[in-house]
Amino acid sequence: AEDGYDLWLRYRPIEAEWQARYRPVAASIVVAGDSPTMRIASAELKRGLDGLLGGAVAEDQPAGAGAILVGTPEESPMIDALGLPLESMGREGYLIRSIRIGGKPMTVIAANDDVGALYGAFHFLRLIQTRQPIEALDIRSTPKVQLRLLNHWDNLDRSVERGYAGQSIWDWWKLPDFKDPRYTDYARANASIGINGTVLNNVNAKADSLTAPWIGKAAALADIFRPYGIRVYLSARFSAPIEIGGLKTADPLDPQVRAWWKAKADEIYRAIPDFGGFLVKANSEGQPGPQDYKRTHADGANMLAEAVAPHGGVVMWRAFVYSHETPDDRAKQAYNEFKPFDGRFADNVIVQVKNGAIDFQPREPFHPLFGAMPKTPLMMEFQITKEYLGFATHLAYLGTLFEETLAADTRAKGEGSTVAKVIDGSLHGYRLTGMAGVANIGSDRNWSGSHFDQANWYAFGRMAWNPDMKARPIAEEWARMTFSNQQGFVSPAVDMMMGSREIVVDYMTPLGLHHLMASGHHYGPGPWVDDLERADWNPVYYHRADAAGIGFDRTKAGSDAVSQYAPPVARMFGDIDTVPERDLLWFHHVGWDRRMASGRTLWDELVARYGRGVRGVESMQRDWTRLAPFVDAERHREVATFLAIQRHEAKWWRDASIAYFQTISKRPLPAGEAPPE
Ligand code: GCW
Repeated sequence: AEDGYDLWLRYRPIEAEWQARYRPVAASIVVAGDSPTMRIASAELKRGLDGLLGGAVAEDQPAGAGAILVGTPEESPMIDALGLPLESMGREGYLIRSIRIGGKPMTVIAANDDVGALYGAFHFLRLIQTRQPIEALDIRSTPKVQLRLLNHWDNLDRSVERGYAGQSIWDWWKLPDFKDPRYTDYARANASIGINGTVLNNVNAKADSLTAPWIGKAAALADIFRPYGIRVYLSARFSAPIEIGGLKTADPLDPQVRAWWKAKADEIYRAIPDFGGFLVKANSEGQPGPQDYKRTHADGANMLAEAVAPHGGVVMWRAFVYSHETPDDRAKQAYNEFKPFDGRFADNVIVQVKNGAIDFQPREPFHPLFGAMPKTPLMMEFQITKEYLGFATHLAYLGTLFEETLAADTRAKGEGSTVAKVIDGSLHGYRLTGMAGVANIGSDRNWSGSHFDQANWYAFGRMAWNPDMKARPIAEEWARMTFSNQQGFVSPAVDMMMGSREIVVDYMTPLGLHHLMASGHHYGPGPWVDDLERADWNPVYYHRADAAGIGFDRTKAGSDAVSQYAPPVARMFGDIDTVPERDLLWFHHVGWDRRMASGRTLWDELVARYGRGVRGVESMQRDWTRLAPFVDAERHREVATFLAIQRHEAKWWRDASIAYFQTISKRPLPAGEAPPE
């Protein structure tokens, strides 16, 4: 069935002309070495080429014309003899080259380490999956970011916080003995896009996940993932020494607490020798942390860092912190709590920062911490799961969101100081680099809750490998691999993906509005909500609509959050005449009658954007209908049904938002805009 289980690794037979073209160039597979990783590389090439080229590809022949040589110079004398320039390519980089040996054309996929060769094998298959020429290859690829991680917000009862794709794929009760084949497919999919680590459990962590039985379960998964180059990490609950260690305190400066964490780390490393380390959410949304003991984030992170350092582990300490005790402006809190500690974190600590300062909204300006911590490695946290962008049914390709953040210029060291350069470490010379994506994976047959949500997992992996990659070519690769290479499909489908996230912004939170969703589950509109126990959870706190206008004044006259950015950025955002319209109401409280670039008043523009969002969904529906001839009926129907849900809910957002804001603006609907139905 075309249920999406195969993701982008479909390997269905390709067009006969292409098979005829590729077959002589991909006639046999010659893999050097017998490690588990090399066996996987070999099996993947075999599976891929057999499937795509529609016939058995020879293996282990003495290399002849059309051979694909795969391996390291160490294991393969033939590859060694080629003298390839692999020096600066690390463990994970690879070369793919068309070569001649004894006059015979061949392809070599070479790396310093087996895992690099595995990545190269997936790249080679991708070329065929996307119908690229393979006769004259000269490819060189090394990851620009070291830690390329999924964060699972998976609970020990298999529920997934903000997960919309079914239960957790970790079948904890059957682990460690039963190893669901799905774990292997998970590892394949991740390796195919270069993801090299996974945090198994929710950052809202239970201490139980660090007890012996759970360590055993994590170890079983680590054993499966290891040959795919994927390390296992765990979220750690800061108060675990009390809850499972029987101590009276979790104070990070208490010697007993430090000893407990050291012993715990030792225990984990006995079971998982290549355990990656801990991810920690502390003093955020009620989670325990060092501030409970009047200690700092640095004290807490450094204590855990000391415990894993002897084993080569890292601590990823999250900067997503806010509490209502600082009612001034939630957007400022992370910077205020972390900036003073720049340079005070241990060498194996990396601070994990969400892309924006509030919370994974459809659009946020880049987080002011990027560029502000030259002496502390920062890693990116993107949310792949669509908590705020319509869960699984709304079609929103997030490649454009990721690209927009990564391309943003922090101006920290002059023009061109992009967030991508912060993340790849080049701007500040970080010793550790990383990018995390909050996974959208669950036990649904299609993994991600919808077919198009698979693209967000895919795009995350590709951009973690290379944060300079652009959203469009990634969407194109994915669409070709997942659906069809026919021109009639590819460009309209990619155009649809590229516009999709902006459409969601339009019907949910146009012009810089944010945090207007219904409370708790975060599904659907709730801009009127004003009665939650915490001020900073109420949508009214964020839009601040009143008789005069709408928007959050973060200029000097307001919360002054703008001053957390480098001066040129602060000036740009802080000036109502230079702030991009897309961020206008994030930074300014703006009069309803202010003229916008379109010539319309702000009120009319707001209404127009909501309307444009609904029309955008309608146009995606029309596009998708036209693409029916290129897509199997099963997947086509599901996407079409989801688009119908999306249209319905886009109108819900538009109508509810406009109706509510109109009670405050007291202005009529502009002519030509459809009234609420
Ligand atoms: O986006 C918010 C979510 C919480 C989440 C939190 C976080 C894991 O609504 O569910 O908790 O962010 O990132 O810690």
